[in-house]
Amino acid sequence: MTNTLLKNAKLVLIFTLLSSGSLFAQLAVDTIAYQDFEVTPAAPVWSYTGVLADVQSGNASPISCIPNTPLGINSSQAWHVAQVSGGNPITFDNTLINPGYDSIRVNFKLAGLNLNGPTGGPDNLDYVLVEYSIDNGATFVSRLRVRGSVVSNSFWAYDATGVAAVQYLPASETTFEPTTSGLQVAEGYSFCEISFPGNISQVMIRITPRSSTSTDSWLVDNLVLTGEIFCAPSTNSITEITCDSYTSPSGAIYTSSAIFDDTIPNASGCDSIITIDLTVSSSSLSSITEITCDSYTAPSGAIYTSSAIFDDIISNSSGCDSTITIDLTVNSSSSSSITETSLDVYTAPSGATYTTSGIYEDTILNAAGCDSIITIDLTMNYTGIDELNESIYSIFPNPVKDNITIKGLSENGEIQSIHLIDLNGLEIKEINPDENTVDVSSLSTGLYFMKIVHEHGVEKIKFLKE
Ligand SMILES: [Ca+2]
Ligand SMILES: [Ca+2]
Repeated sequence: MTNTLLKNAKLVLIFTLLSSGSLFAQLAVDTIAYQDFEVTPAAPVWSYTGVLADVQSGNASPISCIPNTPLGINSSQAWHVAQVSGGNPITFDNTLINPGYDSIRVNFKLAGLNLNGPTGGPDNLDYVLVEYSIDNGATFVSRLRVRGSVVSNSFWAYDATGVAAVQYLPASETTFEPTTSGLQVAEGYSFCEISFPGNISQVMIRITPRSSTSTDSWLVDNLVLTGEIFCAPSTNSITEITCDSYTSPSGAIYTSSAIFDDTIPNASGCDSIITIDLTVSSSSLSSITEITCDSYTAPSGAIYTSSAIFDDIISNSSGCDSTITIDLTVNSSSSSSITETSLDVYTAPSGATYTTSGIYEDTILNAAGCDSIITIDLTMNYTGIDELNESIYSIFPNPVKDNITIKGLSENGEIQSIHLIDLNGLEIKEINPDENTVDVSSLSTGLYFMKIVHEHGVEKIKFLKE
């Protein structure tokens, strides 16, 4: 886990500034160099000169009373120093630092303990000295010294709470030394750190652990050189109106209205905090059944000409989808043609009446309830008896056997012609307008018309030949 994280070229995390305690700042952290004392060190490796006294894992010794020491949790090993009265200095190579960092840090984990038994530990003559050089080794500043206990056998806060952290200046030693002693009751390590300004161009580190006896052990591990870029988070606000569900820039999903902060990395890798005023409206569903003729226009404007079940989508009052499931039946209109002959008045299927020949369209409902359009080719015949406008002409006798007399010929203006016609409108003979008596004895029995054409129009008078 640790190695995986450190292999990342750049980490973005919330980091507690150790020097100021309560101040939180967002950092982009680059791992510039790293030494974990494993058989295959994690990259980027911080190489060193000097010879390690030995390496130990927390469980390496069968008589270890401190199982699972964090420095050596199975398969992880640390630099171990015990009974090296002159100290075991190791110098970590001069490392060039690219410009652009706000700060540089060197830190490592340190445990003080007795790998040989449940008692014992570093005393005040035992120490770990940390020196640095920022001039490629020309001069070293002795800056940080962690000692064992002044009252012997310290287990100074090697329980992950002990922190020995200093700035690189002043160029003099700061010593951390516990004033109490006692058995180590909790496993753990302390944390040693020197902070530099971001503008140093190189750094070397020399660490010298010193131990007087085999029961006074130091374990050093996870030395890391990091470059940090302080970030100022950016903030902005947006208003979002959506339907049903909203996925925020960070990927969070909201299904109800809310005002919330969403955080994503900005272009510089720092937090971009977006305050989102979110309104989530709801889509809606409904079903209707429609029966129509020939063509159906759905609420959305789509046109259907055959029966189907389909979803039509329009906007509801919230501006979200209103999905209407429509069970549509489309029936068909029909058309037909008929030829009709009628006398005086024709009543169409719809009830409309016609009195003159022509081609008419009549509309009734078919069995499906749709229009049945009937084209009527209508031929009209007439009896000649206009009951509403009684003729000024008359004939008698009627019925007639031999001679028929036309009355009124001399009293109504000029007579242009008189025709004897049959029921089909065919002329049988033309009558001399000067004669008002016509011999019809030769006609077959039946209905006939006397058609009188005068200067005001045409009159037809029906008579029956016996
Ligand atoms: Ca290690
Ligand atoms: Ca001791």
